[in-house]
Amino acid sequence: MSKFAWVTLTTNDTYSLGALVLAHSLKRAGTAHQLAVLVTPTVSEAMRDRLKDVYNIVQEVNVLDSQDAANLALLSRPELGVTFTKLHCWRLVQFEKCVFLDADTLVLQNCDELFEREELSAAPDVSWPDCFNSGVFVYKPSVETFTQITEFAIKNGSFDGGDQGLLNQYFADWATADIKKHLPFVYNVTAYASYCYLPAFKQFRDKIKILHFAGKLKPWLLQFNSETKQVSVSTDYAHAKDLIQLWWNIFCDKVHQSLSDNMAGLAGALSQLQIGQQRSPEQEAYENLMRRQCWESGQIDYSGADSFDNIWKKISQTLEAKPVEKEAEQTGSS
Ligand SMILES: [Mn+2]
Repeated sequence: MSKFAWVTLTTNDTYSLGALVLAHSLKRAGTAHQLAVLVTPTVSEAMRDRLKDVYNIVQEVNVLDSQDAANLALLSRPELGVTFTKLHCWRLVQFEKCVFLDADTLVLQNCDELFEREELSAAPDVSWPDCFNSGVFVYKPSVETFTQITEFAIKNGSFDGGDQGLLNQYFADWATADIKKHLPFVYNVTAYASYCYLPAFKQFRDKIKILHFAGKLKPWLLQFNSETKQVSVSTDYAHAKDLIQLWWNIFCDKVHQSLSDNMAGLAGALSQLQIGQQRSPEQEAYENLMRRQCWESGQIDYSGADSFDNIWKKISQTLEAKPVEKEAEQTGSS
């Protein structure tokens, strides 16, 4: 077994769609290394079972229950919650070296050479290139490092409120100390057009190794035609349409059949999708509702009282009661 692992993090069932597609993209690229995913308690059991199909390790991280410095820190700095969750990747000490990948990344080509790099290697952030982007980074698991970063965070906070600000403060000499720790940009290309140097994107398109859907608009929130299996993208993503389509192709081939209606959020909604057929009005209304919820609530999936059956029943009743008013198909935000 490889001593190296790719590591990601998911905090709900909808975001886990990204983690599932990411895992399949790594396998498709023929990685020789292991796959690990950190999950928070808000990821359903049904989803964890499906993550176990593709990840060697599915590790629950529950910062609020932990008896360590991270927990103490959260008492005084609750805003660091999600940031601290990501730091748990340093505790996977069964591995010698790891590459962290956000669940909103997609691996296009084999990147196993990244494990030859040292901690902390990362690519520049497009908005401030003297900072690295924390969506892709090479690191060495160590409980000591975990504790040190945690203590550093308690003292200094994070200048952007998230893990990227914190890690850039902690690994503060990244910009100047060692060029080998600067990953080429092709290992973390931001897909969003506003942050994209379009002629370069065109020129180096075939060299891109990892695409990162940074920002609010994730591939799973885009409108997807179940009959033609084509995704619709707004002008902000037009240059990367074929790559977003690849995300959906992997979803259709490898992920869709593993989803079930006891999953929350968009994962539960998409489990009912019939690929190759047109959506029923109920299905369309259900998916739109879940997308809108994801959009409005960020990381929260509603389940429980808002379970699949209840919402489905309500939608069916509503559609029966009055003629279908088609919702405006605003890409992504609907
Ligand atoms: Mn990201």
